[in-house]
Amino acid sequence: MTNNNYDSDSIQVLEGLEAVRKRPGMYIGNIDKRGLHHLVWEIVDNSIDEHLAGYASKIEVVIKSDGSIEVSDNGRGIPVNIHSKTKISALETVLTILHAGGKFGGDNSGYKVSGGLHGVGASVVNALSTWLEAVIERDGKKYTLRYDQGGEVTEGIKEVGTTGGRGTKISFLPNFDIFNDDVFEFEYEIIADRLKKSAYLNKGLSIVFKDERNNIDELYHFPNGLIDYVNDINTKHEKVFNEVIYNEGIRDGISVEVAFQYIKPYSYNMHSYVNNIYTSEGGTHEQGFMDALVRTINNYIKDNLNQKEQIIFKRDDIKEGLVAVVSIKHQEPMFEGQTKNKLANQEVRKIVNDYVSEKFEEFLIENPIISGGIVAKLRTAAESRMAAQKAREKIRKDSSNEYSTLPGKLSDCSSKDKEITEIFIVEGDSAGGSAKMGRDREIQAILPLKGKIINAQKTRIDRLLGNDEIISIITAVGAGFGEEFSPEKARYGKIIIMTDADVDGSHIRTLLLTFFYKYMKELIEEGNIYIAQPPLYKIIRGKSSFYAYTEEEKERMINELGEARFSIQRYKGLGEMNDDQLWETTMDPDNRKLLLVTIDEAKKADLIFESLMGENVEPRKDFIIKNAKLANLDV
Ligand code: 0RA
Repeated sequence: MTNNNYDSDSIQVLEGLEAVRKRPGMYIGNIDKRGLHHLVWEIVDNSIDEHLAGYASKIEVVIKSDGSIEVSDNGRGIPVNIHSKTKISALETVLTILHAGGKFGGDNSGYKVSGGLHGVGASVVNALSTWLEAVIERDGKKYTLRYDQGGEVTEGIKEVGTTGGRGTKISFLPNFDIFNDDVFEFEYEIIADRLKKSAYLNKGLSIVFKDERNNIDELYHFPNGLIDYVNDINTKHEKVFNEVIYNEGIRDGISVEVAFQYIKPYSYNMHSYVNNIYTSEGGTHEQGFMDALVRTINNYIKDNLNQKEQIIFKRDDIKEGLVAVVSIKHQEPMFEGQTKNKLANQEVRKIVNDYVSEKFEEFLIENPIISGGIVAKLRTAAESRMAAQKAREKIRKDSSNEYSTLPGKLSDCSSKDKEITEIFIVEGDSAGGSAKMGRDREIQAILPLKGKIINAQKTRIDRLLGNDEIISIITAVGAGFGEEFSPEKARYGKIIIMTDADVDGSHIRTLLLTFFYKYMKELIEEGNIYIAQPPLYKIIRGKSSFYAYTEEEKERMINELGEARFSIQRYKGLGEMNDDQLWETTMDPDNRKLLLVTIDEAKKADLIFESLMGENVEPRKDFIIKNAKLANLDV
């Protein structure tokens, strides 16, 4: 059974795959490591669809020692017979025709959903692979199909024997030449995290993950789905009540599944998904869920508490200590936002609100002890909000004269034009001093930070406002904070975090990002927050010198210099550079490199503290070192 006639159809196929290779970014978002792993999601999601359709109970993902990856499931197996209309088999269609993934099932293809960039199809994976191989077991027979050179070369489907099993196995070796230079292998952590989340979101599904490079063999299987998800997030936290509140149902064709719990810490931890895809920027499903909690709890108080105990909770009160997972499935999701990760479908807000309100109201009435615990917990949140309000009013009163309230240690810039102005938030007084001397004083303001930055994740707002460094940042930016933050009032166009390239530096950077994420989120959403990139090394040969910003860059420069005599100076901190050097390497808008902070990255910083809260210092430091690169876009 072969099909390699060189007819007009196959020419079209080759042109399609060629287009993918020419502009891979159009199909997989980008060619960095996210793009590489996108290939894996593309294949795994097809197997998950087969699970959702009710046919596959197990998916296995194996990273092979040769760098390829293999994804198999025990579903029906992709059909291999030649389709009368298209003249080629479903299997070849999926692997060679753009946008064919999953769509060939026809009217009875089951409940198919897709989101964002996902679902561009297995053919894109084929196009971007050195080789790709499919093994299908169906109707007692075993078939193979192999493509080389990005789908250009194939001998067609081969029947290779009989079998008692059924399922689909797709293996491929990505063509690493297509990706950025620093992308040359699959990362265990990225794939493990995604597969584990998929297992939580698809209760009962077994996902085996093996990494043959490191002899890792794991099983992700969660019979209680989102309940297990919330329990696992909260294992280390003290709870307000032990039970996880859980509901699932379908309303107006939208499947809604929620699980949540209150913990004693003040943090808010929301994980939302649309069609099994993480929505880091939230959207209407999250809004609807929060609407429901606010409405239901306030109604419960009105109906069940006496006059003396009455209180009206604000949305922020309800968020305190809330850990929630919201997962919806929608036939036609629409996404918006910085990373196209925010659900935009307006109807979803009301549907989720109504569904969760109905179920949560029942729960509160049936569980008076838990309800009492929640109300008591939220009452302390509301009280501290009111204390913070008083503190805020005090700041506002003090600021009737604008200039008197700018922090004393701020060296402001002379321009007021936000198109060009920037503020450097600098770790330490000595670096602050060099920055102040080296800067372009027309457009660059310097705010040195001396004391410890307080952890915004762990500390309640009224105490946060007692911290001098936090107050300095808020007044220097000049746009308020939290609910009353007005990004248009910000006094600078760019806010640049400049810390040492060591553990303490990344710790401080993470703390700052956590603060900005929680209280000035719009600045991140609008792309106003950056991380300065000081060099790690200076390499000096004779009269010339070079700066290296990464270990790899240093190695490359040393190699290029060959046997020549040279010396290397390692910069441990910003303070080791004089003002000229700091300007030249890190601050000069014409030469420097800045990293733009995205919502995804800031949220990660926020979650780092969430997940490490209360743990001892060593693993925390390790974790910060590993995750020190908190931003991902060069500017
Ligand atoms: C549609 C129809 C049929 C199988 C599949 C899709 C299918 C696709 C994938 C992708 C990865 N694993 C898969 N497993 C199955 C067959 C319908 C039938 O047998 O009647």
